[in-house]
Amino acid sequence: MDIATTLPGRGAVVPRARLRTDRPAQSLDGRWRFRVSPSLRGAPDDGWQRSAVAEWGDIEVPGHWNLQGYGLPAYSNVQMPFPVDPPHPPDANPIGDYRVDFDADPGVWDAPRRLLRFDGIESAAEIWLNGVSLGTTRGSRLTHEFDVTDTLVESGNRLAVRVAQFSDATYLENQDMWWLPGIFRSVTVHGEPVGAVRDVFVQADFDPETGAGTVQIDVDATASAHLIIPELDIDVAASGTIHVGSVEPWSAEHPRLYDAQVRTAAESVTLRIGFRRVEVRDAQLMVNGAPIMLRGVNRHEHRARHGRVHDADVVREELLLMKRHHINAVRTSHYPPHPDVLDLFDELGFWVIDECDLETHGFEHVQWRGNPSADPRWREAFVDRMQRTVHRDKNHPSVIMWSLGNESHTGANLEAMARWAKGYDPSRLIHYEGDHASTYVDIYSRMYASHDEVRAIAEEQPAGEDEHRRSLPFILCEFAHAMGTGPGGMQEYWDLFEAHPRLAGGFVWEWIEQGIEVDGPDGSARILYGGDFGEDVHDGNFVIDGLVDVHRRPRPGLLHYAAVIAPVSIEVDADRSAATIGNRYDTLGLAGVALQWSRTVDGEVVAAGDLIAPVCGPRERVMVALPEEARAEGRASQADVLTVEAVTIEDSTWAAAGHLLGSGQQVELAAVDVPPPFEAVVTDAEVGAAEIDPVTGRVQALAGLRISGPDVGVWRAPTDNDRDVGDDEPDLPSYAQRWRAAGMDRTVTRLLGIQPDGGTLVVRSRTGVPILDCALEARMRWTPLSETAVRLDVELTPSGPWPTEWARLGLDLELEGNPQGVDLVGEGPMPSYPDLRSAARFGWWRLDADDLTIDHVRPQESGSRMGVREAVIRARDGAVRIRTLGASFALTVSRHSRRALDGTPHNWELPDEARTFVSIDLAQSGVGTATCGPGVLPQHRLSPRAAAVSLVLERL
Ligand code: IPT
Repeated sequence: MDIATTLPGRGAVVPRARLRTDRPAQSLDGRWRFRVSPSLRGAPDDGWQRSAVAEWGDIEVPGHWNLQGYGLPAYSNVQMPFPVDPPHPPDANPIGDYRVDFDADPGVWDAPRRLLRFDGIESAAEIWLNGVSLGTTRGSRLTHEFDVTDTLVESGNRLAVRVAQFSDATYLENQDMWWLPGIFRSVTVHGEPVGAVRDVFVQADFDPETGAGTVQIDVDATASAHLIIPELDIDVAASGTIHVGSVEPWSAEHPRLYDAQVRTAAESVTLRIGFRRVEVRDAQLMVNGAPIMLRGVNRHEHRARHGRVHDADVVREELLLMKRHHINAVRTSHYPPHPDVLDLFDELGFWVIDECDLETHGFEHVQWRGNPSADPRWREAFVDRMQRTVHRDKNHPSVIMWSLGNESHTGANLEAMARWAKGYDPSRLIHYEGDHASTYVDIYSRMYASHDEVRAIAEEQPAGEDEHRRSLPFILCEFAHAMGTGPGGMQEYWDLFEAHPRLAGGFVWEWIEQGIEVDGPDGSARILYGGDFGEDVHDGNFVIDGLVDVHRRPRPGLLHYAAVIAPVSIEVDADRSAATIGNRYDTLGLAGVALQWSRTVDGEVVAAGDLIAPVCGPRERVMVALPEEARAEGRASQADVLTVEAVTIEDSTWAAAGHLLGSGQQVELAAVDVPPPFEAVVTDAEVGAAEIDPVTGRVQALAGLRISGPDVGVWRAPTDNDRDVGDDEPDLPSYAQRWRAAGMDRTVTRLLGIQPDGGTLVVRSRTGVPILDCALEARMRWTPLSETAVRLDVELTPSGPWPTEWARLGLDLELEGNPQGVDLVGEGPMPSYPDLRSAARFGWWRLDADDLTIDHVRPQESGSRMGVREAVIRARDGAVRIRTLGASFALTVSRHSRRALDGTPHNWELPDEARTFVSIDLAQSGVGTATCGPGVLPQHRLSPRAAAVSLVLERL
């Protein structure tokens, strides 16, 4: 077995489309025999392909062997896990030997030609049937079929597969993901009849001018074949161009499919045809004559315990979840997914960039020396990968672009892939991000470009030397790196996309967190990331960067993204006389949308109704008058809120009727009633209900409930984004480092004075940072309000030159025991930060203990709620109500201290501190997306500033 070539696999039949057919097929999935050797040289050459394997272990096929107890997984991103020494893998290279015995099913056996199909083996394999070598595979996520007509026997077949974890192919498959070797997709034998339909290529065009459909069909059959589309009364010879008359076009918004068959006397292939035309016109991405906006995500295939092994139910649910969050596009980063996923994309409606299994990113660390993309010895391997990708998926209307791969720099081999794909399939666009000059692609694509750069690109004129690139539509194939608390800045990107016709949207990096779940010693599940398996080379938690967690539960980033890309925008006029409704669909009207309004006063819905849904074409806006009862009357004591929502009228494949498509609000905050003063004892140890420590000036109890603080804070437990250097300031250390260097995580407070003052107590303090002379002076005035409540007026004034921006400016309090929950009047229910806020709505929200913060795999700051007027914090020993008499605040209630969050690598290692940590922030920094892309945008940074707040603290 040669695993150091630069060539494609050998021995397979020519690649063809994945077809649904009635030819006999036999699955070989199931329990196989297995053993693993530590190196190819050391792997036994003992005639294992034929001899008994009694002492071997068992393994599930499809599956990865290092998730089944044979070795351990490893994670690295750009860096190669072994020396860059192409085309050689290292000597230490797990080799998996697979064996299965089977009898041929009668249908397969009776067929005159028989094929053995592998849908995915990572990374290189040699295959033997009954001792005869059939050939080798390259392209882990690509299909290989072998002709076994002469090697298959009726009973007692012995299939043997030797798989190398690493090979020459590894240099072409250095995607940012776990190294997960093995036969991880299905194995099938099928029988090909005389008169078979070997291959079909359907290009179904829609003419937006006339509404006519055309099928261009190319069939490789050993008998004459017919194309049958019952709904269109088509039953014709399956060849050439077939005019089918008027059709409904396919789009992601209305995925209209026509069932069709390609039939010979012996075989019937079932297709689902979608008519659509993809074009670039005036630097715009057009489908069916109209521009489209890609509201996308990058999707890796991943399951917590099974890696990249497909599960049909899980994937359907996953795509439905995307639909429910208004995602309309998927980039199959960075390889073709399981073939059945394409059927779902067609059926449910997604614009798809189908990406070839190619990434030579490891060469970046050697300044791209020896990059296979530019080395002619690898040409055939590159083109073979492209051919396998295109052939397999060519009949899927959802695929509107072929992507050559990811992060492989540039070179003639990529150009050759593009040339072949374009020649074979002119109906789709070629995408490749690494071709920055766009010489061999049809769309200008970048990743993580800043907002400013995207704006500049939007305004480029198609002229000059790079006129071709400048005449192409633009997408961000990756943006908004969804790692940890974040990603910030999505709304600002989307505002640009909508303002400039050249911009056709983008794909958030990435859909799912790729953690690996294992059982801890106590039997509870733990999510692990890079380095947790003892890897020498790894990239830590960079693999935990998704809009959904590894069990596909939405992170706040997904909820905000859904609002950013919502199909209906709603803006309510300040006087509530009307709302402006924006239809953000590309092709649909609002006929399927109902508009509802409701007016809530102090948490009670006082009036509600439906609005006449306006006639409003795609990408249009209309004004809708609001009824008299929607107006505010000025009798609220907290707030009077008008909410207008757009919801679906009917059930759809992806959501029940009533699903939210967009919302807008007008919030009228009530004038706060300032409580009258209350006669009570005021000393330096007591302010009515509040017990004060005269030594520190901090509160100790409120009406008997132990509560301590407030402490002034400007630091947060760094988020993943805070820990990274943003592209916008590459020469500065990360915020986390800057904050630490400035001592912001270790502030020291000195009491300046504690003085009763006319029925109140004034406490003045200075909170400084170690080493430096910058500080915050706090002036806190405590006033008794009742037997159970006090008023706290705080003025914060910074002094000295603070060397960096702050994370926040707030007051911290602590209660005993773990938090039980929070009821808040403010923005929710999901957490929000200044640049991650689009989905938050003003309301009366009840948060359970588990909803207060986000259980990030790598602990970090999370769970802030902005725009809070009032909150009841339920702790173990009782509840405290905090309300503002002036400006709103952001509230974070956590069961973990910032110190613990900062210093603990995994969520399952967090100590139980038995405390409730409360932060009342008067200002906060945004979160940005510095883990990849720009950091916090200037308008969302928090430069040192003075602030003041007046609060009422009440024990309930
Ligand atoms: C970019 C990769 O394309 C993607 O696979 C992933 O690694 C992502 O970054 C980070 O999570 S490449 C990066 C160097 C911009």
